[in-house]
Amino acid sequence: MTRTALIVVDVQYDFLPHGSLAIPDGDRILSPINKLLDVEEGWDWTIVVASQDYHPPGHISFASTHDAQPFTSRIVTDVHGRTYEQMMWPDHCIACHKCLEAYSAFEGYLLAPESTTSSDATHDRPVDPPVSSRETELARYLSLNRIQKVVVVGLALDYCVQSTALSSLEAGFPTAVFLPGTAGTSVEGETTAISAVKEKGGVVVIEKELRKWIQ
Ligand code: VGL
Ligand code: ZN
Repeated sequence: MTRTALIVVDVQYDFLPHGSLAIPDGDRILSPINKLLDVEEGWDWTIVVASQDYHPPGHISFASTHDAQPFTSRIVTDVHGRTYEQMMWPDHCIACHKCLEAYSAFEGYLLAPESTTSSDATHDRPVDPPVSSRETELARYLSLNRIQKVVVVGLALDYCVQSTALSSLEAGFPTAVFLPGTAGTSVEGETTAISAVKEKGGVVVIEKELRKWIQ
């Protein structure tokens, strides 16, 4: 049997209808994801990982921090002193470093099920030097579990899901994005994300194709 990991990316209230950064129709992914998690539907994942996006108030990615309009972009300087173009988001998922933005679940740190302490992408961690996806905690965890294939679902397809799928490919895992289990901020965003994943060797599949792909 192929050892597979299902990564559920950022299925959080703020990205669902009525949330502060709601993905249009974001809730259409919930039932397909719930099915993926149901053994009676015939799915049998070696491991399931769920990622959570969270930021402190005043985060570098928030429009409110820069007196900017949400959904415009600004040139900002991150904690490494690097300058880049950052989308100005409405305040969302407020919980942690003001000056580091990360989209990929491979850039975060693991909170093991048995652990009672919380950890995040930057908290108490050296921020330099930047690590490649292959060296991050999630990549190590997947390798440790001898994972052979990775399936990604969640929100938003054109940000965290795309980013997670690309990190997974970069880390060397054959990677599929399950289309019914993801939604993007716009139709154009979805189209671009699908192309980006395919271009790097990932597959974008519906249910029948997924069942075959994970065999
Ligand atoms: C996300 C924008 C900002 C995501 C997170 O989970 O896709 N998008 N923060
Ligand atoms: Zn965010």
